[in-house]
Amino acid sequence: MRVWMIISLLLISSSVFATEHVVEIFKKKYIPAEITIKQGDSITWKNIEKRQYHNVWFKQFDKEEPDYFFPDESYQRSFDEAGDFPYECGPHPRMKGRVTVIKK
Ligand SMILES: [Cu+2]
Repeated sequence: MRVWMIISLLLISSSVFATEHVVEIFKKKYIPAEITIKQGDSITWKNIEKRQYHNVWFKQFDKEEPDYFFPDESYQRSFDEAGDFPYECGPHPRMKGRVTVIKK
């Protein structure tokens, strides 16, 4: 009984402490372009352009290019594994970013 309480407390606290980060996309740049987060955290990319669409393509995860998202739209992804994850924008390959996920 007590063990289950401890396990559920751990599960609750790990989700409570997962942080949501924001990366803005403006003038064909990811801001910040490099971000370090902890395992279990998530990132929301917000397109704050006037009219330009973009996407966020992690080629090591997604074989197919993800959908574009337009101004005032966003894209979210959570990261459960530690590592170094570069990404780019499909229609604008010069737009590059990197997510570094460190162990909790
Ligand atoms: Cu783009």
